[in-house]
Amino acid sequence: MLATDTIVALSTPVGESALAMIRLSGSLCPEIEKAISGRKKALVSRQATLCKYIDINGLELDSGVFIAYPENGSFTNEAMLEIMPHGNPLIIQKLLEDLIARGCRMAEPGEFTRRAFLNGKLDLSQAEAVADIIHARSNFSLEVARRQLNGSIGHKMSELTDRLLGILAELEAYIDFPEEDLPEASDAGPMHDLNHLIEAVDSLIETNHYSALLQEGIKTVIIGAPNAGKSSLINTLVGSQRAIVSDIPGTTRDFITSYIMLKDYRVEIIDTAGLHTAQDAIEQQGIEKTLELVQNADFYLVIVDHSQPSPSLPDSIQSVFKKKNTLVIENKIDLKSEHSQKDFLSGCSHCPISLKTNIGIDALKSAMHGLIDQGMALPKGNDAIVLNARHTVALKQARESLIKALEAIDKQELSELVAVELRSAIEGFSQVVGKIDNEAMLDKLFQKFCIGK
Ligand SMILES: Nc1nc2c(ncn2[C@@H]2O[C@H](COP(=O)(O)OP(=O)(O)OP(=O)(O)O)[C@@H](O)[C@H]2O)c(=O)[nH]1
Ligand SMILES: [Mg+2]
Repeated sequence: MLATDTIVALSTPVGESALAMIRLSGSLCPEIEKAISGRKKALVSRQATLCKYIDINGLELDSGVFIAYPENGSFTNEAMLEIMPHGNPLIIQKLLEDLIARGCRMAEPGEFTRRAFLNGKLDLSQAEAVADIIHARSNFSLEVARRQLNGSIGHKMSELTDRLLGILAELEAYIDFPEEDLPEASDAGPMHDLNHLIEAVDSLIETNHYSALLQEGIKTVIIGAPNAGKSSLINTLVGSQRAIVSDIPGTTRDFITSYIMLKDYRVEIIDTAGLHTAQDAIEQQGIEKTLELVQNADFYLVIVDHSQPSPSLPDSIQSVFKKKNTLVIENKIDLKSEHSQKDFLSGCSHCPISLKTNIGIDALKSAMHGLIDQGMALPKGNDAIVLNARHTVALKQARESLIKALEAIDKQELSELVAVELRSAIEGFSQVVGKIDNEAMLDKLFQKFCIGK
């Protein structure tokens, strides 16, 4: 793959649409623009101009708006051309074939963004944010991706690097000028600063926990005894008959997953097999899977039948239900009851509802939203930074070096040794924003992108 090739791709989805967008990047753009529009003069840069599209044999294929971007003034920093033809797959096919005949090659997924990164227009965390913006499924993930595209992670890394450079400068003064009349080397200063820096790195690493929440949604498991109304609940929340509801206990045996939006959050809801001592081997397998699933979830809706005695939950899962991640749903309040559910998971909020008569559903949704909003403590505003797995690996390496530096200072080892560790931590910070020499790693990263981005 040559970075000097002129690349072309359809940037809009394949299929019929009012308009489509074909994007080109590379040195052939100015010459192609003149040839396909039949214009003698170059288009005014960054200005929409209605042009004809004339193919290599002189036939008019379509007409549409063209926008040309100059070298050093485009997304990729190369000369670019955007063509907006009619959104007919047949026209698109012909235009792409013509552009290839004129010397372009089809772009790889993410290749435009890769060029923007290689040409210094974006740091790597910003390039990753481009893909995140396209894939974001909730307002929160969109906000995090937007901030990242604006350089939030890059700014954070520069701030950490500056702080570390300050500590390094102080230490290096003693290495470079041991004989000079420098003030007494005090370990309290650098150690204190280093400890603070490690705390800052730790809280950034912790944000990685939200990465899966952003991508897949908040994993919410519906738990309860057979017939409590778990499948009725998923159907009501999703707003369609997603799962089979019947009065036969043990109806649901496998997981049923659906997604809902709860204001800003994307929530993955999983209906499960009712928890009890099953006679049937298949049902028992379903129950075991439920127990496994419970261990890896973010949020729990524990549903009880208000008209029945409180169920007993298996010991293995009791400890996961906490005030901040669990709502107890007392279902079937349309039925008379001689039992109280007050003492069942008494530390968690209870929501009385009837899925049959649709009572209490709005209150349940807002209680759920409230808990997710507080309990999950998603970073907000200026702190809305969420690191992905790649950033986290780099920061963890940086953290290890900081700890080693701290130990070296503590043991009063040579300042040179401390400085080596601090430099390696700076290396870790810079890897987050893209000092990556490894081509294979870049290939893997940009493969996740759409073609044409
Ligand atoms: N009266 C009343 N019946 C309800 C209510 N919610 C659900 N049901 C009934 O309770 C029965 C069981 O409902 P499901 O939603 O299938 O229960 P489940 O927990 O998924 O059951 P399993 O999959 O067998 O574990 C069905 O007959 C529902 O119509 C309610 O609020 N009031
Ligand atoms: Mg069910």
